Amino acid sequence: MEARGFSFPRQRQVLFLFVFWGVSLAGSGFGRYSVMEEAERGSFVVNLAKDLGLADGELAARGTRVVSDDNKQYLLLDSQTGNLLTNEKLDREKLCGSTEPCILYFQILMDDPFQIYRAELRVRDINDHSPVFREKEIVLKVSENTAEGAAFRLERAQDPDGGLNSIQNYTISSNSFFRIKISGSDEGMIYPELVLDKALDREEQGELSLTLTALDGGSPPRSGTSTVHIVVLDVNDNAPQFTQALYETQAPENSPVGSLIVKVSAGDVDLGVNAEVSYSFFDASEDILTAFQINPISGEIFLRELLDYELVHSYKINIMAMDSGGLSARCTVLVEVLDTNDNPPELIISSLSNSVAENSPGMVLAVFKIKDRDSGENGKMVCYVQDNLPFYLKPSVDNFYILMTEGALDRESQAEYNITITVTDLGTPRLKTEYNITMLVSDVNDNAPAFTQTSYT
Ligand SMILES: *[C@@H]1O[C@H](CO)[C@@H](O)[C@H](O)[C@H]1NC(C)=O
Ligand SMILES: *[C@@H]1O[C@H](CO)[C@@H](O)[C@H](O)[C@H]1NC(C)=O
Ligand SMILES: *[C@@H]1O[C@H](CO)[C@@H](O)[C@H](O)[C@H]1NC(C)=O
Ligand SMILES: [Ca+2]
Ligand SMILES: [Ca+2]
Repeated sequence: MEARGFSFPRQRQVLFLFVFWGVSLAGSGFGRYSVMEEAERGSFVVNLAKDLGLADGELAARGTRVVSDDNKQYLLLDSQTGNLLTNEKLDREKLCGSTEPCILYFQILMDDPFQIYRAELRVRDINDHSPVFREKEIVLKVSENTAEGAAFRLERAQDPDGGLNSIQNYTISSNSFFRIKISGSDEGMIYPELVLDKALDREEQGELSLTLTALDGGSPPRSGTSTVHIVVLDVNDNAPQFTQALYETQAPENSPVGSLIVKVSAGDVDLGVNAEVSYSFFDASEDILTAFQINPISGEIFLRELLDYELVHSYKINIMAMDSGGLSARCTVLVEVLDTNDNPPELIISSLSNSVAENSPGMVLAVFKIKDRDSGENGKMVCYVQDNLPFYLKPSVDNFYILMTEGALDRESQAEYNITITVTDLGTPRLKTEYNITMLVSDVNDNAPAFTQTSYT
């Protein structure tokens, strides 16, 4: 370093000399001027002659001129009056950006004898900018199970003014969920954070829009706003819910395989996959699994096999609905099987004789029982024999009947009877069963031999 310094020419020594002068003058309070930014061209800064203690005309006589550090002519010297004026409108933000205070350095040069003074012009800030957010709308996605106290950093607004004229505060429109918290950054900037004060519930309120305002410290303060659009993200915090806890339905036992029995339905107030519900049987017996099937997506329950009222009168089916997150609900389906007249009456013979002796009224010829597996009208029966025959049916207990002769038979007039016992139920359509008995009339010696002729000649 040292060796290099020595290798540089005299120029630098001269510069040091200037600086020395400048500092000595500055120490005496000379050479510190200021002007408001955006002041019109020709605005008065200072009367240099007076400040330097020179007589009228001396400035002009000594060819006094003002040279700016960066060779830009911000200032103009009126040699006649000694007034130092602005040569253009100065924009603090353009000249200094975020550097505050904004100071432009310049020199005052004079000849005869040559003199140089160092001076500075401070461009004072005015609050000519409002805070501006880069985005007019900020979208913030917050999960509904976010804990209270969680903070969300928001992008800050920009205000090119300096000092107090720059951003000093942020506010948020009044709401019951969020408050604003102002934090400072390493660079002395402040930035807004939204802090969750009250837990969100997407099912109650899925989104909210707040107005974020940035305020600067000018008087009056300027402000800028942006909309914070908060989208509450769904969490699977709701189980599915059946529209009914109990579904009751009826199915005739002759319903074809594949018939729709009932459709169950469960809603889920969550969103997306959290609301995708699938249905299944729950705690189902083998009976249920063979008789029914369920569409896991639609909740429709179909018949898989013919129902038989005579075997099972009703089914109690438990259904579970589960969302993709594993939350579930259950309901019950009661299927009442309706009887149809699908069974003809049956006739069960207990005893039967195929022949009957003539001349024996009130003889028991057959004992039988009738039954019908259907119920209601479908199972009620009537039982009869032809009414043009000398036989009748005598009802007994428990659907037993006795076939009896009505009067004395006479083999000689009819030796054989075809008896048809008919049993019909009262269902729709009527079903009947017939039972045929061929009854032979057996001979009894009831006739004395008779001559074909009473006298023979
Ligand atoms: C910011 O604004 C709020 C609301 O008007 C106010 O309560 C708070 O004191 C302000 N903060 C500062 C640092 O000015
Ligand atoms: C009884 O039925 C048989 C055969 O069906 C028939 O041959 C006979 O003639 C019938 N008897 C009477 C009395 O109708
Ligand atoms: C019983 O007899 C009647 C009359 O002869 C006949 O129509 C019917 O088919 C017979 N039934 C049976 C089951 O044999
Ligand atoms: Ca401002
Ligand atoms: Ca400004």
